[in-house]
Order: sequence, then C-alpha cells, then structure tokens
Amino acid sequence: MKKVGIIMGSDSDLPILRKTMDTLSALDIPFECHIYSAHRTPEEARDFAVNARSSGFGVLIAAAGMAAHLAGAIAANTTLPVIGIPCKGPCFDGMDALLSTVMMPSGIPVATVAVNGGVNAALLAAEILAVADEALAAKLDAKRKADAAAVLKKDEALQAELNQ
Ligand code: RP5
Repeated sequence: MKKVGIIMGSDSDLPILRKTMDTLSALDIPFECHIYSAHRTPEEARDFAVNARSSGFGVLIAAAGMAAHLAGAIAANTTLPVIGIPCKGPCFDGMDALLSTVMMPSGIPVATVAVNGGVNAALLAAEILAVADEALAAKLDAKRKADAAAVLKKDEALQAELNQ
C-alpha cells in the first residue's frame, strides 16, 4: 500500500496530527510524519514534496496555522493529492489558516478539511487510497457502520433517560 505523508508547520500542531496518525493506524495505513515549515524550512518542505511520489507516498496531508501556506506550497511541488488541515492559532479562531489553506489558485488544488480536522484528513486520505484497494474500502465501510451504531446506541441511552 502507498504511504500517507503527514507534514506539519510546527510541533505546536502535533495534537491535531496525533488524531490523524491514530486514525491511520486504526486502518493499518502506513505513514510518515514530519515537521517542515513553508516559511521556516522552505527547502526541506519543497524537497519532501518533490520526492514524495518516488518515495512511495500516495497522498499527502499538510497542516499549518496562522498564515498557513504549507499545504499550498506542498501542492505546488507535487501532483499527488494534497489534503490541507487549517490549524487554529491564537487569533481569528482559525479563520486565518482556513482561508490561507482553502483559497488556492486554479491549477494547484488542496482538498481542505475543517479547522483542526485531523480525523477527517486521515479518513479522506484513506478514501483516496481505497479507490484502488478493496480491502481498505471494506475497512472504511465497516468503520462507517460501527460509527453509526455508536450514535444509535447513544440515542437509545438518551431515550431511556428521557422516558423513565
Ligand atoms: C505555523 O505557525 C505553524 O503551522 C503553527 O500552526 C503556527 C505557529 O507556530 P509556532 O510559533 O507555534 O511554532 O507555521
């Protein structure tokens, strides 16, 4: 199976990416995770993106906050699918990172998930890989069913509490 590459702009983004890694691990998807910044280490970020396809990656996840240019800078240097996670910073409730990540110019796409959307980034990466992987697709179907069952169980508990 192709690997997922995870890049974050700072170790301060790590709590969000831990959810991404946990979700990928639960699906037995191999990944590598790095701290490369579009601004502080632009050469390393570029090199990672340029070499990603030949290094065995199938999809990349890039997470950054504030003036969040990382996902776009990665996408500029590869034609692998790039998923952007805008990370909430100290100002503007993450709107700064959301707009910096999502508003890409035509020709260089970034599939942007919600602010701090570490889990959905992993699931979207899994769905991309599952296009050519029936076993992974079956795991995703099973997870959907299990997640739905968990919600219905909560509803059952709520009804029991309200109707006692
Ligand atoms: C961005 O700046 C990082 O992705 C992080 O979200 C934000 C703040 O970085 P630190 O100052 O915490 O290292 O590049």
